[in-house]
Amino acid sequence: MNLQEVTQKKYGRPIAQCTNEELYYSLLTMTKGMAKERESNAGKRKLYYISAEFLIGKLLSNNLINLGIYEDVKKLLAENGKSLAEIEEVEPEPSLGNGGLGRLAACFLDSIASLGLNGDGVGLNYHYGLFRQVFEHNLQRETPNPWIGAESWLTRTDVTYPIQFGGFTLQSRLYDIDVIGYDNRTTKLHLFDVESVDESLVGNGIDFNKEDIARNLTLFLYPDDSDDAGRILRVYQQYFMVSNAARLIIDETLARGGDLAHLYEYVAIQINDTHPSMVIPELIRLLMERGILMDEAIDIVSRTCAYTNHTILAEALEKWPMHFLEKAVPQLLPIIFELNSRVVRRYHDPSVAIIDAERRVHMAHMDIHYGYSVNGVAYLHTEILKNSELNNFYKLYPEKFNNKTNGITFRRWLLHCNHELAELIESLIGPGFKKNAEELEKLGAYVNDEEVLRKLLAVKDARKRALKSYLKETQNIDLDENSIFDIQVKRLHEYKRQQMNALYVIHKYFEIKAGKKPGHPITVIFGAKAAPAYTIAKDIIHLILCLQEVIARDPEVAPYLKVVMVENYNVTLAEKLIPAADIHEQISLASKEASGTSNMKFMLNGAVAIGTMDGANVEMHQFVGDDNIYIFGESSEAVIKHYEDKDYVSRTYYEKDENIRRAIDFIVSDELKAVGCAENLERLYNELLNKDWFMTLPDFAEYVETKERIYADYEDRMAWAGKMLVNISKAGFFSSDRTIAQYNQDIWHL
Ligand code: 26Q
Repeated sequence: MNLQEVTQKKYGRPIAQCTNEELYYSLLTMTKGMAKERESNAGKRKLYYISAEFLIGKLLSNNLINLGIYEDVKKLLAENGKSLAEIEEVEPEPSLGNGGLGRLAACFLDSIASLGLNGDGVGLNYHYGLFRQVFEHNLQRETPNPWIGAESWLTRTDVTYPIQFGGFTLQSRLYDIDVIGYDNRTTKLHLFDVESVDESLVGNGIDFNKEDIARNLTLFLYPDDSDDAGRILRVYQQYFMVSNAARLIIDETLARGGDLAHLYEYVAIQINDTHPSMVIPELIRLLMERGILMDEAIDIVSRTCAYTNHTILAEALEKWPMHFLEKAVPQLLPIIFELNSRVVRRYHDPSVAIIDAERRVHMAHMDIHYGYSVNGVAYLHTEILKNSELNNFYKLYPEKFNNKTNGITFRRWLLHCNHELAELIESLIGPGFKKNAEELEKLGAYVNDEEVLRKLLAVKDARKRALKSYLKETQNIDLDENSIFDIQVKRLHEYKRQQMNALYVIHKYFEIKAGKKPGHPITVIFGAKAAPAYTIAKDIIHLILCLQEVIARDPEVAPYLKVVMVENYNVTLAEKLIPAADIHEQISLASKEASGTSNMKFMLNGAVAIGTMDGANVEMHQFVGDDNIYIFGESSEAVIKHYEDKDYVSRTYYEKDENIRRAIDFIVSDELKAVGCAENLERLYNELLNKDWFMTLPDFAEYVETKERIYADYEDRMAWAGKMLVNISKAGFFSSDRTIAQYNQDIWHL
C-alpha cells in the first residue's frame, strides 16, 4: 500500500488533510508492511546477538533510507504541503541503552541486515528505558522516558514462555521490531516483555517498588552504576532475557530442522558484555532437560557462545554475590558449581576461578572458559586484555582471543544525519561509498582543491546553523554560529574526564579576563547523562551547568566563550550535534576507554579530534597522521604503571602548577557558589585534590597547550578544511559493515 492509500484507509483523508501525527502513524504502518516483504531466514547457521541494550534511536527516517524511498516520500509530502522533518519530530526516541555498548548493538543490527546475514538481536522491552534527564537548579533530575504508544515499531507475537524464578514463575511475551537492511533483507530485534508488567508502579521520578518483580521487571533499564537495592533486580532481568533467548533459540533451531546435539552448526550466540552471560548455564540446563548429558551439553554450549568485552574498569566487570543467584535463579546454581569445579580441578589457580573466595560469581570468567571466542573492541583494548587485565586467561587460551575494532553504520551517521555532506561526497566520487565505505579514500584526491574545500566548509556552516535553530527551538539555547563548536558528548564518567574539559573552560575564562582573546569565539558543548547513584558524576554536571551560568552572565567573557550543556543527550541530539562539530573531545585517561564510537561518527562528519592515545583514537591517529588529529597525554603504559606503583598524588600537581590551582580553586569560589550548591562543589573540589582516581591533573598542562594549538590552527580555514577532508576520507575503516564482516569471518561463520 502506498502512503495515500494508507492515510485514506486509516483516517479517511488524503495526505494533505492529515496532521503530522496521522502522517507519522501512516508512515509507520506503510514501512512495517514493506519490511515484512523483505523478511528471509536463509542460511544454516544463525546468529543471535544477545544484549541488555539496543540504543536504536528513532527509526522512521532510517527505515525510509534503507528501503530506498526516502527521497520519494519526502517529495510526496512536500507536494502536499507537509514536512518530513516535522513528522520525524512526532516519533518518540526509546532509551533502551546507556551509551556506547547499546548504540554499538544497534549499528551492528543495521549492518547484519544490510550485509544480508542470518542474524537477529535479542533483548528486553523496557517500557521507560533508561531515564529522561532534566536540569533543575543546575542539577540533574531523572524522569521516566515512556516510548510505547498504542502504535509503535513493536509487533506483538504469539511467542510466550513461562520463566521460572526462585519461588515464582512469570509469563513472557515476545515483541519484534523489524530491522530493515540497506537495500537488503529484514532481520529482527526480539524484545521480551513480561505479561504482568505494570506501569502504574512508577510514582515520583523513577522510583518504584524494587521488590515487586512481576510488575517491575521490564519497566527500566538499569543504569551503568547502580545502588544495591536495584542490583538484584538486574539479575532477575538478565535471567529473564537469557532464559527467553535460549528457549527461542532452541525452538527456532528445531523448527528449522536442526538437532540440538549439533546446536553449534545451527547457532552462534554473541554475548554482549557479561550482561547476558547466564545464557551459558541456562542453555546447558535446558539441553539437559531435553535429555542431553552434562558433559555433552557443556561441550555444545561452549562451541556456540562467543563473548565480547567492552571494559577493563574493574568496577564494571560483573561479579554477582552467590546469595543473589540463590534467591533469584536457584536452578542455575548446580550448573555454575559444576562449571566452577571443572575449572578449579583443571587449573588450580584461584585467579581464573568462576567463584571466588567471597562467593562471588565472575561472569566474565565463565564466558572465557565456556565460550569459544573472546574479543576486545579496539586494537589497544584487546592488547591490554591479553597482556594485563585477562593475561592469566590469555595464557590458558591464546587461540580464543581476537580483536574486532568497533564501527558505526554510515546509513545513520552520514546518509541520514548529514544529507548535505553525503550529497557533496557523491558529487565528487559517485554513490559507491554508500555500499562500500572504503571508497571514501577517493576523497583524498581533493585535499588541495580549494573549490572543494570551500564547499566542505559551507556544508559545516550549514550544519552549525541547523544545530543553532534546533537548539533554540527545543531547548531555548542560543548559539553563535560563527564560533568554534568544540563538543564532548558521551556518558558522564570520571575516566572520560569531562572534568578536565571543564577545568580548561575555567582556565580560558581567566585568560580572557586577562585580555587574551581567542581568534574566534569558542562554544564548548557538553551532553551527558550521569547514572543516578554516581555522586561525583552528578557533581561534574553541576559544575558544568554552574559554569554555563556564570560565564553567560559575565559581559567581559561571554562574547568570546560560551558553555552549553544540552539536556537529555540521546541519539536524536547526537544526530544534530555531530554534523555541526568543528572539534571533538576524546580525552579519556589512556587505557580506560575500550574503544569509543562517537569519535568515529565525528570523524566521518569532518570534525577534528583532540584526544589521548586511547581506544580507537589510536587507530584513527594511525590512519590520519599527526597533522590531522591532536594527540596529547600520558601513554596507556605510563598510566597502568602509575596504578601498579600507586605513585600518583594529585595534590602535588595542585601545589606546583599555578594554572591548575587557579582552576580548581574556582570550583569553590563565591561566583560559583552563588549559582550552585556548596556541598556538591566542595565534594568535587575535595575529590580532585585528594583522590582524582582518573588522573586529570597530570595531563592538564599538555591538554591546555594542545587546545591552544588546535584553536590557532582553526584560523587557517583552508588548512583546516584539508584536515576535515582527510578525516572523512580515512573514516571508511570505521564502518560497522567492516566490523560485522570480520565478526562473521572469524567468529560466526554464518
Ligand atoms: C554493570 C553492572 C550493573 C549495572 C550496570 C552495568 C553496566 C551497564 C552498561 C556496565 C556497563 C555498561 C555499558 C558499557 C559501555 O557502554 N561500554 C562502552 O562500549 C563501547 C562499545 O564497545 C565502547 O566504545 C566504549 O569504550 C565502552 O565504554
